[in-house]
Amino acid sequence: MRHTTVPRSDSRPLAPVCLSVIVPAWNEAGRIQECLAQLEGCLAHLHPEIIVVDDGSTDGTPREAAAWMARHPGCDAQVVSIPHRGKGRAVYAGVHRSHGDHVAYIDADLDIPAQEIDRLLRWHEAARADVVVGSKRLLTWRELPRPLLRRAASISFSWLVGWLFHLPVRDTQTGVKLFPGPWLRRVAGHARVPGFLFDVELLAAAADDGLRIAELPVSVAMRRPASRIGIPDGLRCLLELAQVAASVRHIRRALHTLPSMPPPDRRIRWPGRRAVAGHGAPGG
Ligand SMILES: Nc1nc2c(ncn2[C@@H]2O[C@H](COP(=O)(O)OP(=O)(O)OP(=O)(O)O)[C@@H](O)[C@H]2O)c(=O)[nH]1
Ligand SMILES: [Mg+2]
Repeated sequence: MRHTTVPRSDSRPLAPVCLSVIVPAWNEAGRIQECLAQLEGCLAHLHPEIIVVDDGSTDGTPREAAAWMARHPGCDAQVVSIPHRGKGRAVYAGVHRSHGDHVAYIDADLDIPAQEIDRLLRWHEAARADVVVGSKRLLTWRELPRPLLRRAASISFSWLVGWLFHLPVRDTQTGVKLFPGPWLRRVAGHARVPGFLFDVELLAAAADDGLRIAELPVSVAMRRPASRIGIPDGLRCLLELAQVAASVRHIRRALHTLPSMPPPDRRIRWPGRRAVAGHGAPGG
């Protein structure tokens, strides 16, 4: 496991990339417009494709997202609604619709500022990593104020995941990550974990497939007044943990029966983002 100090800000110009950003959103009506504005503001130089996946919200989240998009016709953004099944299903639904050479996903609740995606891209280049994982594990108590129980649960969970899957990261659950788009689209077609443990499923599949994974400490804004994660979610995570091992074996078999593809391109480059429209997404 390698941990390197990463500068909080890096003002070098980042060459444009073909980037898709997926925002899973469940009952985020009060935050989704600000989230979209942040993404547009921080990533405008990259002209990202933004895909909000409404996970069966009942509070008007898709309406709020669509209203913002109507006011910003120059922004390549769409909202997709699916029945409520969990964060994993929502992210995978977005992946199926993405076209980017790089695909990032970020939580809609603004806990993680949108400019962290820019830092993930820079770190992807600097660390020559295929996958970059945002991490809260290096934050102090003051930087990440959390109830003792939640903190203890999170540390025990990380320990359990580390013991079971030997992943080269300490924090699998922070809601911002960057993957190679073509790899992620192939894997999403075979992924099985519907809830929060989809992150572990993806990282275990990536490690299993030989991708290089780097972890980057991210800043946290903590905008949600109180967590929505409760004991039932914790129990569901334990059940999903059992699903992950089976799913990784399934993904390995599926990837090996598909025609091979070139290794992911680690360079940040200017692809002429309109030219990639022909990549096609598996799920349409
Ligand atoms: N809790 C929850 N979030 C979902 C679900 N489906 C999609 N999401 C989205 O997944 C992201 C993460 O959810 P959060 O409830 O913030 O979970 P978290 O960030 O792990 O936990 P907190 O630290 O308490 O914010 C948000 O963008 C949600 O809108 C779901 O079924 N439950
Ligand atoms: Mg959150």
